[in-house]
Amino acid sequence: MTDLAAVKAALKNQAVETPSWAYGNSGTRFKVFAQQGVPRSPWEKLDDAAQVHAFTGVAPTVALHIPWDKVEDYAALAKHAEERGLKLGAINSNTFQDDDFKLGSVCHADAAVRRKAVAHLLECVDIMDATGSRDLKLWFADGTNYPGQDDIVARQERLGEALAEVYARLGDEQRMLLEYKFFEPAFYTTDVPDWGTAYAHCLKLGPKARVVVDTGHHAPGTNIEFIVALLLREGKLGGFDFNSRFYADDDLMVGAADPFQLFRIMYEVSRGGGFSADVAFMLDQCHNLEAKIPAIIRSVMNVQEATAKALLVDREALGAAQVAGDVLAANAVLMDAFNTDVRPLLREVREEMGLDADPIAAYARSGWAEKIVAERVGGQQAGWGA
Ligand code: PSV
Ligand code: MN
Ligand code: MN
Repeated sequence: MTDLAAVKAALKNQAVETPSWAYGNSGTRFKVFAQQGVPRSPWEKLDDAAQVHAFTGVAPTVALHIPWDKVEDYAALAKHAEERGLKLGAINSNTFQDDDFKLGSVCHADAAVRRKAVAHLLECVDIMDATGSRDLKLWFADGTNYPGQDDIVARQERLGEALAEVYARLGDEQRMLLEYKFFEPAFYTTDVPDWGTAYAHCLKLGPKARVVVDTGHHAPGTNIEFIVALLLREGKLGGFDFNSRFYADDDLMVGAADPFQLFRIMYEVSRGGGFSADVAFMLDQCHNLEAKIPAIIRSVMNVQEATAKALLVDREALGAAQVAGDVLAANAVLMDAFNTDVRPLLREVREEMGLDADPIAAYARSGWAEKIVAERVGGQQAGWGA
């Protein structure tokens, strides 16, 4: 039997971090379709993020991306967030949009380029000091396109050295989250292609270094929940970048392509004690076609639905079936939870939190969408097309 009050309490306590770049214009490498009313600055991105939090109640932090969200005064930006009921979340570094990084950043063969990359990462930690952010999120575009282009092992050594220098700069309460991605933009070798490589580096660095699982960064058919279960067991799961993929790094709304996979991931999180402050639940998405704020609200709701289903798994019945070797019964317990319509439960949870039961409809009625179209002209690109 599941304890419904405990499930509701967990759902009320959930926190999903939204990314600043999801609020800005974005596109593919073919075209950025600009939308009306998008934010013109990091300040306005926070204004939009506050709407997502106001209507869902579970999106209290916003990830920044440097330099896309570069401002003069980060403490003032943090204050702007606080005045809107938000806090600034992970600081994402960018070592991929500078000509100097053509052949890599922290893995580059030239020490001067590596220095420039490390200087940027250290600057990100300075920003964390000002914003009060806990996590530095690192994704490296480093890799090679052709066999022989560079020495695979030497690149790992350079990577390890750079990470160690940045790790040593972290404060007591700060962490480093290392993201992996199996390909793109490099196609022959990627310097952090998989969880194993990220894990090996994090293990060497120490307890403040953890792996972040971006759900879109795996080959088709990869069992992501196994990776999650393993990293949790080893105390090395730092967080998620949630999104959906059909083919590559699509960055579509989480839970849109494969809600069953998201449920399986969330079940392992729940089973492994991952609904704790140690694991950051972040979105890493872009909304190229659809309206951004409602898409982000929808994404948060998708995470909530998968979480609710995961929490509803009858763990006792599941354990009994597993011990008895009853394959069908065990599978049925899991499927029962997945097939439960949790939307009425979530509506109830929202009402108990003093929110509208239907966040998307409430947002549509709020007039915010019309207000930003009227007031904002010349919105920002997220950074990808910049
Ligand atoms: C590039 O693949 C990427 O999507 C990574 O997942 C990062 O988290 C994100 O961009 C922001 O830099
Ligand atoms: Mn990511
Ligand atoms: Mn990505």
